[in-house]
Amino acid sequence: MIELPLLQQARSHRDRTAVIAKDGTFTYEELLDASECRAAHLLGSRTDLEEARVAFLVPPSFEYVATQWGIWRAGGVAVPLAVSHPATELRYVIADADASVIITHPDLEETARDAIDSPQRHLVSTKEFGDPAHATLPALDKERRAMMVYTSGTTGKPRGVVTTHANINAQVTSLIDAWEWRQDDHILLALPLHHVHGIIAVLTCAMWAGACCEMLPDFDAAEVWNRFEKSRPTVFMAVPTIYRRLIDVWEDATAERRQSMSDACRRMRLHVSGSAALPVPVLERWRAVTGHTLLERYGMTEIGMGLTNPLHGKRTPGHVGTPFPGVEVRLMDDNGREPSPGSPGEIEARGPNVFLEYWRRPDETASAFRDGWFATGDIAVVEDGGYRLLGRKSVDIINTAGYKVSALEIEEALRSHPSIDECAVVGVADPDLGERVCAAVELGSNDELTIETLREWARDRLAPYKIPRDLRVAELPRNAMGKVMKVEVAALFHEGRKDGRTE
Ligand code: MCA
Ligand code: AMP
Repeated sequence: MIELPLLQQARSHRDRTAVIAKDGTFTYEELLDASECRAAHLLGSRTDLEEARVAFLVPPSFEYVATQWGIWRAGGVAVPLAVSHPATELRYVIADADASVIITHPDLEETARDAIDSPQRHLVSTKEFGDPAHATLPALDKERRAMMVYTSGTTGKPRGVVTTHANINAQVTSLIDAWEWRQDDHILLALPLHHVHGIIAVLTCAMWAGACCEMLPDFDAAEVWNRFEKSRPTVFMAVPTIYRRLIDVWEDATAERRQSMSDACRRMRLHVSGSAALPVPVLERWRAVTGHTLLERYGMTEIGMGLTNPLHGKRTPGHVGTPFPGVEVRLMDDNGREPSPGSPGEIEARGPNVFLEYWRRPDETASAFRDGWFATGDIAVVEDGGYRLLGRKSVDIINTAGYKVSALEIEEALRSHPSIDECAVVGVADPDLGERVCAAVELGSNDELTIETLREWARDRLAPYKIPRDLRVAELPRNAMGKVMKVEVAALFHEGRKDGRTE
């Protein structure tokens, strides 16, 4: 039987602790058994799910990993759903992925039920996985589809980024190699598990290495510090907003506690930042607090991780380093030529790490590639032998707390508000979030809208991080052709904040 390399790896670490989470502490042996049980339940009388999409709504926990591996072992495509999303967002993903089965944690069953758009889709609670079950599991070719992660593009609605087992293997082994993951590593996960940062860079790397992944159900800055002190992790990975909030908690602590928090960090071997630009002052403050120079890297759902500062050697603030092992990266200008040295260009990537396709979007897949290179939409320059990011090609992509969101998707949702005639959504620089989502709206005559009522209305319609934090009711600035000018829209928000928080 051909077995996935990830499982072969787990078999060589049977007695080691794989996961520490709210639902307990579990070894690799228990993970192998539990995932076989879930695979057997999913298969029933079938021998192979043959790439059927299985969506799962499970908080970070042992159950999450057992379910993910169970789907893989049964021959399915794992579609992680975001536990923070309202049913409307989940319904879109479930329908777009055309999931035949939706697995839910019992606490989220009501939301999952609301998110199912068709009686063709079968809801399963993880409670039903209680009884042991065994099955002959299918042999899996590594070129088969393994996972679909939904991420926003320039075209509006999120798209399913499909990766094969071979893609995942390449993404993981490249990180293991670059950052020298080893079995005695212990990583604290404080990220969501519906994006590649948490799924691949943290969880799957740890599982491949035979390391321990300790999971928090969600991010809580005080709890992260507690775990740094008590659980003695060796590695931590997060987005800049998380590092900023950890610094805030450290600043508020007593001198004695600060010492203990800093000592806990000094015992660790690696702190990584990614998903959004790491401001140099945050890097410097974190270094002063913990002794660690954050290792900044660059990644994207479609490629896994692309560029990294070195594990050993000089990490340059404001830079994202050089390609990961096995990943090819180049810059291209608008004319399809490599820019002259020191000039900006769009980052393109090629290699076994690059995704297979956007699910059921052949045209979008084709137009995302140039001569076999994936065009990322991120602009960079090469300086001193390393890459420095300059921004994105599209103003309609906003990066808020490491979440990439589409302004167009949010505008589409806001236009369904009964008082909103027209709107424009922009990202505005924010000290906590990197960028915050802001909406300028034109209202119908006699209509009124406040940020509070808008946020309340949006709660059931948009993921929490897509909901505007700031609102301006104004005539939208347009050019002579009548097109809304986003730069001018963003300027509306620079005149002081209306959400009560201080800069
Ligand atoms: C809490 N709040 C605060 C603070 N703490 N406000 C200001 N300062 C603070 N220190 C308040 C907020 O105002 C808000 O209130 C409420 O608490 C919730 O905060 P919010 O920021 O909305 O969210 P959060 O739940 O605290 O989460 C922040 C987070 C999260 C943990 C940074 O955004 C996160 O997990 N981001 C990472 C996303 C990620 O993994 N991305 C990877 C995709 P109110 O609700 O009243 O406003 S990119 C990727 O995968 C590629 C491959 C890559 O490169 O990695
Ligand atoms: P996603 O499509 O959700 O995977 O988000 C990937 C995007 O996050 C990239 O296209 C970049 O715009 C952004 N990103 C990732 N890492 C960094 C970084 N170190 N600095 C700036 N932006 C980053």
